[in-house]
This record gives sequence, C-alpha cells and structure tokens, in this order.
Amino acid sequence: MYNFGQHHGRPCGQSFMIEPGENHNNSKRETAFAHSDAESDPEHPRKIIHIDMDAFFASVEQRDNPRLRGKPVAVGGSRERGVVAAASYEARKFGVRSAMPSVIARRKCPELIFTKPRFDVYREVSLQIRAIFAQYTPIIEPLSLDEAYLDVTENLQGLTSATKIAEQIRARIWAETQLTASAGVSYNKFLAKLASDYRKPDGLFVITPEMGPILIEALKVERFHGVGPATAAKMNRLGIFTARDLRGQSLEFLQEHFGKSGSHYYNISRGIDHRPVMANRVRKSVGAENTFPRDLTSLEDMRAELEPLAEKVWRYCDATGVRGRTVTLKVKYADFQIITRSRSLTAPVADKTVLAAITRELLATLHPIPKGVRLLGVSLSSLSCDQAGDDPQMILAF
Ligand code: TTP
Ligand code: MG
Ligand code: MG
Repeated sequence: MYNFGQHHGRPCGQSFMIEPGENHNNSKRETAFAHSDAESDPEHPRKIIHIDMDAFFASVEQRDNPRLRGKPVAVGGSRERGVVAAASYEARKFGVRSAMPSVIARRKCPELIFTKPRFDVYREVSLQIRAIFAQYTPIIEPLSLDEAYLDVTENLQGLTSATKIAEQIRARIWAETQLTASAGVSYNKFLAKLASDYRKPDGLFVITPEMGPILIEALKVERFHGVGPATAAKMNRLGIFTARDLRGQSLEFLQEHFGKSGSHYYNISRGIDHRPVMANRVRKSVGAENTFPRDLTSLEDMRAELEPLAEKVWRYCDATGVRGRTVTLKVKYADFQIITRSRSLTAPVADKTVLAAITRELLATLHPIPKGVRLLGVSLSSLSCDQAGDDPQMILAF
C-alpha cells in the first residue's frame, strides 16, 4: 500500500501547460496493457508516479562542466531578447526562473552565468530515464523531456510499494546519469504531479487517498497543472482562488463557465482524477497562444504579438527536434468567436523566420479585421517527430 518516503528538500513549483490530446496506440495488442483503467476502483486505488528532473537543463550543464557547479547558472540566451530556459537552484535563490527575460535575470543576479542549451544531450538523458522507467512498467506517459507519469499499479518487478519503486527509480537515475530527479506518488495523475513538486529538488513525496482532499484545500488554482494564467484569472474574477473555493461551486456552474473542462475542475478540487496514464501518445501539434490584457485593434499591434508566439513555438521545436509542415493562426475575437487560418507547405518549416513570416501572411488574409482581438495563437502541425517527442499536443501558454 502507500508508504511514506523520506521527505527532504523544499517546495518549488512551475510547470508547462499541456492540453490533453488524442491517443494512438501502436497496435491492438498494446492497447490491452498500455494504459490504466479510466474508472479507477475506490477499493483498489491506482498507483501513479510522476517523475521530474531537477533544474533539468541547468543540472546537465553543471554535471558536464565542473566550473558551473555550486554557481548560479541560467541556460538560455544572454542577449537583449534572450530568455532563461532553466535556472540552477543556486540561481533561483536570487529569483531567477524559467521563461524570465535574461535582462531581468541578470539584474536579479549579477554573477549569473549564462550557458547555451545543448538539446542533443538533454534528449539523450531523456531516453536514458525512459529506459529506466520501462524496467518498471510499460505504462509511461512522457509530458516533456524531463518528466513522465508512470502507472505502477501492476508493475513488472512485482513490488507492491509504489514508494519503493519511486525511490529505486530515483536511485537508478542518479547512478546512470549523475542527475537528481524528484518523484511524486499518489492515486491519480493530478496529485502525483503535485506531489513531485513538494520536495524538490532531490525529493519524494507521497499523497495518500486520505491526505488528497485535505492537502489541496488551500492550494491556489494557478498551481493546478492544466490551469493556465488565463483560466486562473477567470476563476479569480468569479471569486475562485483556491481548491476550497472551487469545491464550493456546483458542477453546472463550472460547466457553464469552463465548458468541457468544468467537470475536470469539479473533480480535481476534490482530489478526484480518473484520467488514465496513456502510453504511446503521439504529438499532433505544438502551439503557443496569448490572451491579451486589452483587446487589440490595430494590425501593427497584432503583428508585434505574433513574433514572440512564433519564437516560443520554435524554441520548443529546437528543444525536442520536432518539425512541422502546417502553420495555423488562431484568432479569438472580443466576442469569443474563434477562427483559424492554416497554410501547409510541402516540406517542414525550415526556421523561425519562415514560421513568423507565414503567421504574418495568415494574419494579413484577415484584413480588415472586423472586431477587437482577444487572443492570438500560433501552432505547427503535420509534425515529423524524432523518438524523444511525444506530447500529444503542447500549448505553451504565456
Ligand atoms: P521543468 O521541469 O519545468 O523545470 P526544471 O527541470 O528546470 O526545474 P524543476 O523541475 O526542478 O523545477 O522544465 C524542464 C526543462 O524544460 C527545463 O530545465 C528547461 C525547459 N524549459 C524551457 O525551456 N522553458 C520553460 O518555460 C520551462 C518551464 C522549461
Ligand atoms: Mg524539471
Ligand atoms: Mg518538467
């Protein structure tokens, strides 16, 4: 059953936003064992582990360059428009974070050392850790290069304690990569992911069925995985700030305001999450979108907003080696009407400049724009993936 592991480290939280996408199993045979039961039996809770590498890109750089060890390190571009991809824990003491403009990071920490990302090495480590996971279960759902969900309810080693498995995995990751990972163990994905953040870095935390609902009561909605800044702001406007506030709302109210996601929010505020861990996900698209504080009305402003979106999509492409042929522009008007315009090339988009140019052309086809624009999104699909890319659909929210 659920054992408590060693608790050390300190809380820290940040996460990518990933939208659930379609799942494709490679074969019928695999479908039989490659995902866990959607409707979990309360008598026999599932055992889900979420593993996430600590300060991933930055730790790899510190591992491979002894001069960086113990120092505040940022992986990313140091130039004027550069952004921090990863910050070492030493850098975080100064307030340096992922996605922070490098100019601000340097202001917060003048001795910050910037290093260029080496995506090939990160991909290699990613494959190494996935090979370790595979020794315990075939039900592995990677969320990005450095993290994955594992369903170990029926694991290959015949171990009954999910906590023991998580500890073994952490130890093996250290032995094989000289990098640390944090683990969360719980009875569903939502809580396992939350748990892995609790004792970061180099920690393990278990959330039992008894603890789940109590532990999340005071949790702020913006800490929920899957609740992006726009949704959190909307919840706040409705007077919903914590899981407790969310729990105070009826299912009908949440569905009315959040559509299909309403019932998911209703459930997770109670520590309930029936989503199965899905192996063999195939990524369909990668996109970035931004909801603006004020509606945009001029074409010039819209063009200016497209640039960072294209950049963000391309950064992800670079990080994972993924490439795509179809560029889609999404526009949400002030009255919430959504339209999309796409263009497909015969070969994958070659670089960031091409991606940005196509998005500008797609925007130009909408001219004259009839109403204010609330949101713009850029995405790339018809993807050709390498073996390390497998998020079904990734939305990098601002
Ligand atoms: P995370 O797991 O979110 O962060 P982390 O591993 O750096 O730190 P920790 O988990 O200990 O809190 O992301 C994994 C890697 O993904 C990160 O090292 C760099 C990359 N990344 C970006 O490039 N941009 C981003 O905005 C984020 C959040 C991560
Ligand atoms: Mg990480
Ligand atoms: Mg991660």
